[in-house]
Amino acid sequence: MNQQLRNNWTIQEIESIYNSPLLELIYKAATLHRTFNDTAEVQVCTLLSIKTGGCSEDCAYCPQAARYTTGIDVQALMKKEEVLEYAQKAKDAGSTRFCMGAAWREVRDNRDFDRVLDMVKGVNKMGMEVCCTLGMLTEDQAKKLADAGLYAYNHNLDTSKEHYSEIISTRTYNDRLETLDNVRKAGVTVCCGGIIGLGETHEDRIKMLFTLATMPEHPESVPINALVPIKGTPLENNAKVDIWDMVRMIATARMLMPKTMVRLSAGRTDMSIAEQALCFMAGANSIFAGDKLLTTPNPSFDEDNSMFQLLGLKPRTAFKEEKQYLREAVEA
Ligand code: SAM
Ligand code: DTB
Ligand code: SF4
Repeated sequence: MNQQLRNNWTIQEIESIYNSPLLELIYKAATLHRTFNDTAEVQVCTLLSIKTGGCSEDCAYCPQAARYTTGIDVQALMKKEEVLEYAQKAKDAGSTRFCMGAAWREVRDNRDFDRVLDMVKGVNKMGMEVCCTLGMLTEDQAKKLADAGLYAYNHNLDTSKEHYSEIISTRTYNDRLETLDNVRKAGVTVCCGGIIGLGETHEDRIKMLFTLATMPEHPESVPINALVPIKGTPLENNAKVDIWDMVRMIATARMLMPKTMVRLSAGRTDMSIAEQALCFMAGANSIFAGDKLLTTPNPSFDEDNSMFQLLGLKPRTAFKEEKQYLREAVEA
């Protein structure tokens, strides 16, 4: 690859990309996507909530925060065997990445964590990329997850530093950045993105993208979620995210981080196939599949399969980067 990835973007440059005429932006992002990636390939990840609800944090969007009455069934940490059964089903349905989510503020060094480490080992043995999203991590915990075979860790910045305290008061932006640092130090790939529709300004979105695109290494995956408004949370009445905002956000992320997997994440049940196709055109190359995200609905495997057929997309194989790296090493 002789095209350079840039980590020295300025806010002004990002502003000018984000604010460029929409069709021009989509065209440029699609062109860049084509030079860095196989545009027919879309990574298919499946999510499973391994510990649901009862969370002590106050994230204003989240159905799992204990302090909001959202009608969620609180569930203790699942058994390993049950989780592996779900992972097998996801694999059989064509997923190559399995992401386990827990409604924890942070990981604690206890038997629950040991159980999660066993789950990671089990899913890794099945030949899938394993991802977790468990809240804040210390460097030591990140290393333990890496040793168990963790491939990626999801930890979102959600919004800009400036807007963060409007959304969450029980932790800081720096707490988030520290965990991301610990994940990097452990050699685990980083999955980090955000949500649009939280009441943020365009400037906040640009600032969040700036933080992601100026990290010493771009996150390997950047999920862009549209807020799923949840009854009982402070954001229950927020307006539906405009599809054009989603497309603009995805295209800008693609322009800034051309090699990253940009994930069209929460919010797909409200989008038509034509709208999703625009997102793929603008550079999205990853989705969550399976009829549930963590607690909210998502299109079924069957619906997505027929969308892939229609649009001529194919699922990306697992561990593709490693295979490429090994091939290059052999050829060198
Ligand atoms: N507790 C861990 C944490 O906060 O990092 C992991 C699970 S948490 C549910 C994972 C991510 O889901 C959040 O960072 C947020 O970006 C996303 N999320 C949660 N509720 C959402 C909603 N209603 N709409 C869109 N995205 C949401
Ligand atoms: C991410 O960025 N989106 C996913 C995953 N990472 C963990 C979660 C979306 C959750 C949507 C609300 C729910 O289903 O509870
Ligand atoms: Fe939800 Fe995670 Fe916030 Fe807990 S820490 S309320 S699970 S987003």
